[in-house]
Amino acid sequence: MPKTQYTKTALKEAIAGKLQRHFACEVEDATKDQVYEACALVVRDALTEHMIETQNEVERDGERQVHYLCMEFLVGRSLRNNAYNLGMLDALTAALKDMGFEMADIFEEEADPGLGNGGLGRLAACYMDGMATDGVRGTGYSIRYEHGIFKQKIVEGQQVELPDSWLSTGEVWQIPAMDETREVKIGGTVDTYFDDNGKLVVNYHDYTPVLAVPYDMPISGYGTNNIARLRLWKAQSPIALDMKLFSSGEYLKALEKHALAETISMVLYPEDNHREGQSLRLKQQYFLVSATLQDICAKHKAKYGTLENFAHKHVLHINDTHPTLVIPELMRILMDENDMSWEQAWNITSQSVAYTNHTVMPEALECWPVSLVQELMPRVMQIIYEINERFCKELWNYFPNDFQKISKLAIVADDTVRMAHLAIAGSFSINGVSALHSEILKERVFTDFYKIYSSKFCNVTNGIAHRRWLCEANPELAELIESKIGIGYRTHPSELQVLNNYADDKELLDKLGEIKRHNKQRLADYIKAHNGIEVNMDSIFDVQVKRLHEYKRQMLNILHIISLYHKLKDNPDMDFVPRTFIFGSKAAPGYAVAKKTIQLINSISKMIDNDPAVRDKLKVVFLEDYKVSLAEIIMPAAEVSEQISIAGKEASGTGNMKFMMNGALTIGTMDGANVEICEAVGKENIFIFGMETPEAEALAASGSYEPMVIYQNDPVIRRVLDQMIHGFGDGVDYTDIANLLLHGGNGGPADRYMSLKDFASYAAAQERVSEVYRDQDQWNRMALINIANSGRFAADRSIAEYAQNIWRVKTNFAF
Ligand code: NBX
Repeated sequence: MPKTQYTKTALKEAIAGKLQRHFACEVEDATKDQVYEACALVVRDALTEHMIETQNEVERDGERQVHYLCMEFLVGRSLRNNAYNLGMLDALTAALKDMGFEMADIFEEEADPGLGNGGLGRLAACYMDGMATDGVRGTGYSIRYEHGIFKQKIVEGQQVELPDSWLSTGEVWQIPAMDETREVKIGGTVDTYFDDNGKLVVNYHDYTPVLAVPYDMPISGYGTNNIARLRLWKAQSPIALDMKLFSSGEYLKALEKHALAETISMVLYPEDNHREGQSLRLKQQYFLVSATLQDICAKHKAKYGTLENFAHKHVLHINDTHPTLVIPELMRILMDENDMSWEQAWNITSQSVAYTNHTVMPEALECWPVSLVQELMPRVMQIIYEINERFCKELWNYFPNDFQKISKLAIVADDTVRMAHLAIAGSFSINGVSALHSEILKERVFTDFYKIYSSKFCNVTNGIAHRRWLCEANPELAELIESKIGIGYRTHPSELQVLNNYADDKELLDKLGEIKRHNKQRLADYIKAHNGIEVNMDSIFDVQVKRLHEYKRQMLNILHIISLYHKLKDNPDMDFVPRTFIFGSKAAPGYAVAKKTIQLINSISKMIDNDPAVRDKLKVVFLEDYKVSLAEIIMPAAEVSEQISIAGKEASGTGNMKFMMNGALTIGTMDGANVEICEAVGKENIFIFGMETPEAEALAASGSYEPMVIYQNDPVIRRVLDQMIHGFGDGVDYTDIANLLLHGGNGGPADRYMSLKDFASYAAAQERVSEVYRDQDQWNRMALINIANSGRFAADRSIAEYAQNIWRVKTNFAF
């Protein structure tokens, strides 16, 4: 447990002190942003102290450390989270109240750092929390993007992207460590030759040096002083401008070089589940990998004088293939800078790296042109070639004479480097992120690799930071839970199961309903303020928030909404359980269909809101700029959680876990972690519909799926699509979307993700949702069972599994 107890009086004094020293102002004159900053500085003092203690301990005991490399960490706001973890939230709230401020207003001053796209980045952040809490020696590494994911504005129904600046209020959580600045070398030429003793000499010259300056974010754990450090690298040009160019009058060239180096950490690529072919992205990946490895190796050598025991002391965990260059880069460091043989370097490297796959979408599997890798990191490309050659020789033993298979599995082929193949060849562990996904990896995506390396493959189902998503985001619910089962679940989330004993406790169920209503009200207020839409508090809050992607099938939801609209238009007085459909989603700026889908949601929203015959029963709300801090308002208020991807495509999903933990009921396909959610709550406490993976895959593979036949035979669907062709009264033409569903396009088949096929079953499941909702006792009972069985989806559990089964490091977590 943390040693320090924080009192209101001590905190008031500390905050006043910070205000004086940093802003030369008294409490009475301080603005909210000054107070935020002062609070953050007070909390930061405690964190940095703990960070130093943790670092000293790591240094002292020399136990194996985990280095978690990820291009994204979607950390969310820090102040409330840290105050909660340090056990000072109540005292801080009281201190601020005394000073005339509302805690919630002060939290709002903090920018929400968008250093990630979606699930993958948020998962990395949840895992930092888990590592800190479980006592795992963990460091996260990423890039300190000047601009995170774009800010989304909806203008006339359409997404407009604006740059996001988070640093102004986010900087306070980052502690620069200038003395640990590293130099990353990009481009240039390599000459290799053998010297008189037959030793390989590598002469790397004419490269562009880029400085990597580390900024450390201390990530607190709950009920512990252990800190997980998140090290973010900022790219900086070597201090002096290139004086040679400068003095010879080539001023602009010098400046240009300077600016180019700094571009590396300028912006996060906003593509989610999509391959990014830009050279800047590859530079970013190498920048992260090279700076991180230099950092780890330098410290390791300072302690042990050798890298021979590297694999005993470190795990390099790569979150998807984006940091796969750790493999050739570590080889380079071990061989070129530490004189190791290929065999020794390969043993160390392949014993150190563990890889998590997050997607089976073929368009997301990373491939880089050899020419680009060659140009940007010539020595690394040489090493990749050599890895490939040796790997293909190994493959020959397994598949003798099968040239076709070997070229299919090769790391380098068709002038491209296949990052997943490199990651599999060079790591000791490969895992998927839900039971279903891990099976799909073994049986379909990496089938042949699995035949060769079956023991490397495993599963770790994702988990979420339950303290952030339940205790902090939904304090009323947490209080109710704690009044029944105590606070043990904060560190032992499986204790939530005790709530199953209360499934028939009418008083508790009513209380649960009341709390949901309060949270709905808060969201309703937000919607009124931001969208100008008045929502019916008695309607079902039905939510789909996640990145906009065709496989996630926001379209299925939309088609169903249009069908409900028709139903109500035909029969306005029908007995209809009112619904509010809430969407939140960013589309990659270059993803035209996704952007058009956002526009479609907004057209429908407007049409319905302008129609007095239906608008009290049906509502569609699109919430602009979905992000972590908005999710913290949405999750507690949701009643229905839409997890409706086509089966076999969503690796896990983590929103599904946040919703269930807050008592929303899932309507979903048997995809990703939905399968395990279903198992945890029982079929009777979830609304499952649609094709399962084998059926969906078989139908897609057969090529016999004809959505046009469904259109012709199903009058409901026909009317929905016809309306899409006729439009929604605002002059926007959606024929292109209807065509995509009925005829295909962009090189893809009609209705690629089979929304029409699953429509009838989805609509029937939605009917069941409405039926159950009529019985509030039954609904609340199901909600309680969902909460009670959500403990296994806590990040603490996932981290403990990584620690035990993959990283082989100790953890404090008790299963
Ligand atoms: O990772 C997501 C999956 O789609 C989810 O099913 C899963 O729950 C989550 C965590 O495991 N993948 C994801 O978010 N990918 C990306 O964000 C991504 C970002 C950049 C990129 C490729 C993928 N180049």
